[in-house]
Amino acid sequence: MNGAELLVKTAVASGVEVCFANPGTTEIPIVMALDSTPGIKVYLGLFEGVCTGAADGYGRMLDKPAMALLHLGPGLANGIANLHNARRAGSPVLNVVGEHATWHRDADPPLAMDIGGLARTVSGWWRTSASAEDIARDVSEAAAAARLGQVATLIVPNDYQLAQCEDRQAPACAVSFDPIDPGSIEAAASRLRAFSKVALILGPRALRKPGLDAASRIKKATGCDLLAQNLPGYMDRGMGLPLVERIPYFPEQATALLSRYEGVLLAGSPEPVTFFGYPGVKSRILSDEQERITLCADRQDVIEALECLANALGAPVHIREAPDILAKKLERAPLPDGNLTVEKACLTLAALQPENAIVVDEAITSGRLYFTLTQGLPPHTVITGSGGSIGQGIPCATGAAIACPDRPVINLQADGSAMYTVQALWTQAREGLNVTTLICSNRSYRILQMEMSRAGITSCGPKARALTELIRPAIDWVQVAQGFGVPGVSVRTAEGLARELKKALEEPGPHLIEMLLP
Ligand SMILES: Cc1ncc(C[n+]2csc(CCOP(=O)(O)OP(=O)(O)O)c2C)c(N)n1
Ligand SMILES: [Mg+2]
Repeated sequence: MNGAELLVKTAVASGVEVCFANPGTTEIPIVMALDSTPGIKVYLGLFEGVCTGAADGYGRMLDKPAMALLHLGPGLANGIANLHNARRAGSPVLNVVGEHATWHRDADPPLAMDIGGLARTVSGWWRTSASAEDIARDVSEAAAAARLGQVATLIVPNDYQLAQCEDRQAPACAVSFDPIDPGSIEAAASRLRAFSKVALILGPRALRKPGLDAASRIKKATGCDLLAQNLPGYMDRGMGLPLVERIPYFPEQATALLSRYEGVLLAGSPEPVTFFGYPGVKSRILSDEQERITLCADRQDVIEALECLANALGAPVHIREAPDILAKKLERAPLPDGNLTVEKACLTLAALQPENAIVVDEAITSGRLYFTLTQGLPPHTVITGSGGSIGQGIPCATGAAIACPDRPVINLQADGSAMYTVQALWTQAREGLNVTTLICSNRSYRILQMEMSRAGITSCGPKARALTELIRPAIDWVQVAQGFGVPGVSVRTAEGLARELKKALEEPGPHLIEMLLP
């Protein structure tokens, strides 16, 4: 056995089932080991941001790590933006990066760079293996670290991948969150009781069904409101789950919402801050007088903490019918007609979205209405941006479809953001994934145009226009899709969208629908 085989064997023993890879020469032993050591399915991503975004999407859905396999520092650098999103979403990712042979490093070959320096910026855990034998322990610890909801990066020199070593059994590495301290739960409970108006802000790991169930109980006991960050990352929602309001993007609206509360309870979520530093606007949305209560630390299990808090508050154990807390069944809105607008696009999706859908929302300015229109639909999952780094949608949808092959995936996708990692469509075609990509084709970086007008800029020069418009030429989405092996169609009306969306959801395999928007 060599180090690479030990790596794969230990990953399998640690519960890793899939690998999103874009390998190079330094990872060839691992590529060979994926064949000789069974247990891991492999998916080629044609850019590292596709691999890391897919690993993120997979991790968000299953709350267990996929492996991303990347080539040296440059490969990791290409994958970093989506690892940043994974970090912000609390996604588990086992990130394996090949390194030059240790004896070759001194020669400073062209591809050499500081891999550790890059890894540190996005990883909660990172290590460079120090021998072939150590790889067993390293992989096992990395996978356990990832399961705590973080990126774990293991850098593996090529000579250790090749070196013969004993067939070691890594000591099973139990996933262990730090214990919850009953004193801090009691303290949170007594503060909550003292307030008449309080918001419970749920982080991405708390927005899974068990976390939401516990949050509903807390709401029942205290009357608190349930909020999520503007980019919540992951959310189970729909009929029978509690209503959770997203904190608005723009600071004035966010401040108007949050100023209603005497205090906030942060459950696996950071304190809300504005996206950018706008002159004259405070970074922190809460005032100094509003109390911030932190429910648990990073290394504690937020769902367990919420359950403990619900118990401490004496909340009822089950909440079945509570119209003030749980989303009521929504009668589906009728299908709109006429020329498409962002509103009609969202209405059409809300009218046709199947039960159990996974909706990957990177619609930026086009998706605002979607969220409010769909809260009482049959249960579904929404994956959103998390770290604000665009180019996450198509890869995340790819990973989510691989994680949950029986669930329809709908990717509501802004056009500018789509172009960063558009080649993920090829992976969808190759794997026959059930993903419907709805391109919000407004042929612009509309959000930047909106930010400019917010900043009081009333007229744009030709350079500012050139840098925010996606025209001359317009992107031909039908041909782009077809070039990657995905059937593509363009629609201009709401009727056309409804027809094509129904068709795409019925037929197996990926589809792309360009929605021509004003
Ligand atoms: C990696 C990265 N590069 C650039 C940006 C800055 N940025 C934010 S939104 C955006 C363009 C959004 O355009 P589009 O995706 O078409 O959405 P729209 O605003 O048109 O709805 C850009 C360039 C970013 N957030 N992340
Ligand atoms: Mg756009």
